[in-house]
Amino acid sequence: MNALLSVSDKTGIAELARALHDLGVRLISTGGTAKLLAEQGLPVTEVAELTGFPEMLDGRVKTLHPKVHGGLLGRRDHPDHVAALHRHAITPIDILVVNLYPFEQTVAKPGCTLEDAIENIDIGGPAMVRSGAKNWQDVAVLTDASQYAQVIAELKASGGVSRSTRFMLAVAAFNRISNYDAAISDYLSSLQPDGTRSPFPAQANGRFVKLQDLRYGENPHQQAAFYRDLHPAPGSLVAAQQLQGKELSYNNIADADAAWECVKGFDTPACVIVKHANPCGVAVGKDPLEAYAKAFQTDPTSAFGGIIAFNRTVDGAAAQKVRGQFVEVLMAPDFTPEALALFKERPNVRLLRIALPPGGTTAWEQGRNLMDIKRVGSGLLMQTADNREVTLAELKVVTTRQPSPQELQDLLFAWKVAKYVKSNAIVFCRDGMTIGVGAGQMSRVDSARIAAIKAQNAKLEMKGTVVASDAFFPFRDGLDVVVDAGATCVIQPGGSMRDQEVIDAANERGVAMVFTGVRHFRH
Ligand code: 93A
Repeated sequence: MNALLSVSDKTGIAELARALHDLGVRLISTGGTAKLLAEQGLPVTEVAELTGFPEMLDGRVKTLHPKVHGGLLGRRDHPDHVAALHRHAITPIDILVVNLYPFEQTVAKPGCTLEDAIENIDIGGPAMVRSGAKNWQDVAVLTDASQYAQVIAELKASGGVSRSTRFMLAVAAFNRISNYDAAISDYLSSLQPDGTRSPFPAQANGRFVKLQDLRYGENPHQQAAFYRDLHPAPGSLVAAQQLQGKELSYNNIADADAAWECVKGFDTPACVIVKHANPCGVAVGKDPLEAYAKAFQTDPTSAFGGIIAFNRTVDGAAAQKVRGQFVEVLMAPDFTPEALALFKERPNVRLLRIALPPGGTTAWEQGRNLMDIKRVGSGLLMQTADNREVTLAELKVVTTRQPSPQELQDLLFAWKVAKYVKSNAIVFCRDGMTIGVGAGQMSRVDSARIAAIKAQNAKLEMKGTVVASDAFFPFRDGLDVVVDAGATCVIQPGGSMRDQEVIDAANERGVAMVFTGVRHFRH
């Protein structure tokens, strides 16, 4: 048997080559790889020796030769092919080990020039991978170090690589080439005339890897599966580890994402309870127990069967309390052994362990470059994620009455929550907890009424609450509803034609109001 090895990422290649050599496989290799193998004391034939051509043009032409491609593409069960290989003295290649010039890593580096990028477009590697994978019946194509162990094990056990493994390797090989080409296409089509890169390339080649098939979609008659980005951002839901409980459903995953995105935005211990993609209770507290107890109080009826997310390790005390309610999914950066033991007795609860993004929320918000994608008909809408945070210094007080320091804190808390509530969003808060949440209405005044009704249902005191509105009040009617309900402080973007009417109403009713200048529609 003959193996051709040509890799940029040399991880595990010496061990693989040694194992192949010990099994009696002849090693053929390109410049850098051949050098490494020779240094390991392994006998290796240079490709240049095989082709009778030196590597040339700065390595741009190394393996692009009929001696290589004939050896990969020739069918061993086809008499004409066998005769042709023989006539031209072409050695059949049975095992191909290739990984490509690091194009993706190169263009991810800040300051990468077009020239750097172009030099890292691998031509000969993908050509060999395609040749070998097309001829998968006869050739095993390894494109990733994670595949080495299995192939060696099979060779040792049976002297060959099984048909099913060769097919699986060929599929992985074509996936790799497809992702590689997509990365090149994305990079080149994102370049603008001035040399900068647009986040929106001329062609969007979004690449996703399937994580799991789901039992069904949003409804039982819909089929569904869960995918992750090819290069996921750290701290995102796709990295969650399920510790116990039934399989996650489509709606579980969607709601867990909403809860996680919201809770990880808080620096202090926080708890978010989500139902149908909206937070129905959010609170901060001295510890997870207090945060949960407050969040649950907002809307105990809706919290039934909810998705609960924490941004701190769940301890025994918090677990004991959460166990008292029907919960679908519970997610946190970690759980103490005591908490885990308590949930063992509730085997249906899906527990997810999920790491917070490294560097804290602020670094994360600034550093991430996530795209928000929405499917429309046969197209899609893409936008950068809504990761705009408003600081205290940006708030503009527009009323005669000034908010107190405590009110300012609650205003910022309410504003953080409103960002995660579907529009039109109205969120009443006090003392770091939601008091009433109005979500997803077509009119702002109805959202305000619903938020007030919810607070009354939960028998929560509305007097002295602050309220956030995700977009401006178009008329004074919405403001009147929240003030009638008991709010004394309002946070909203401002920017309406009738801002003055709304400011006058606030002054007339003696409440304080601040403008953020930022809107948080969420649909
Ligand atoms: O410049 S290339 O596109 N031209 C080629 O003919 C060729 N053949 C293999 N790059 C080529 N390769 C790539 O070289 C392989 O895909 C691999 O990434 C790399 C290994 O080179 P070396 O063994 O010299 O380190």
